[in-house]
Amino acid sequence: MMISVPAKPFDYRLAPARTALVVIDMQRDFVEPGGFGASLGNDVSRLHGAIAPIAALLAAWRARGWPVLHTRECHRSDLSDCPPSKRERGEPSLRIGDPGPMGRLLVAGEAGADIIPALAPSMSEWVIDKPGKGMFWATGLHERLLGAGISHLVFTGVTTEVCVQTSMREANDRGYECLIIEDATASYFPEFKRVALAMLTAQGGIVGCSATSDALLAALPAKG
Ligand code: C5J
Repeated sequence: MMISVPAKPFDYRLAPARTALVVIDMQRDFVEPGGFGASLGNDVSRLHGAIAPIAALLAAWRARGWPVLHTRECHRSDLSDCPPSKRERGEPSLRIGDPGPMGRLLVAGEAGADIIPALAPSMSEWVIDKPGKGMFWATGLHERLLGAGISHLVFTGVTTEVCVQTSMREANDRGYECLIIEDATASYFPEFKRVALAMLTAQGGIVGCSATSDALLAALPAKG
């Protein structure tokens, strides 16, 4: 049985139990003051609108026992997986690995690298630490998804035009059917979010489809 979700540019056909909900980088370092996102001069409050829609989707996936995966952008404490091309980019107030109010920025195990409490993963959910922007780079995720029989991915999280877009493009190249949830993703730059969604879905859904969380939730079958 497939479920049809009203989406752009065409309805998305969702495969129950083979569709993972993907929550990209909803970490304190991006969402809270004092983290990596703020160190780049960004207004972190611009990301907060995505939290409630992601929480609603998490509740729906959990109620049905469907797979959920969370990603965290973070590095080893010796930064051996953080190339200079990433660490030395721009003029931030603090760089990756520097100590901040929530520990060392974007370093695994530090408080800032944690997912925000409102969206904390449950014990059974996958948590993928990724050193890059895309969730497939240096993570072994593709093999795990194949092993679990997952063929469809529903994308949420931050930021739309950086880690969400990169992950969705990587997924499309690997053959996954992708849907991005418009109100469950956010950017520090609203215009970049709008354009990223347009680029992903242009040309007949060249990377995938987009839908609202309300449309997706309304299309789901009753809890089993
Ligand atoms: C960024 C991300 N923006 N999660 N990371 O550096 O989008």
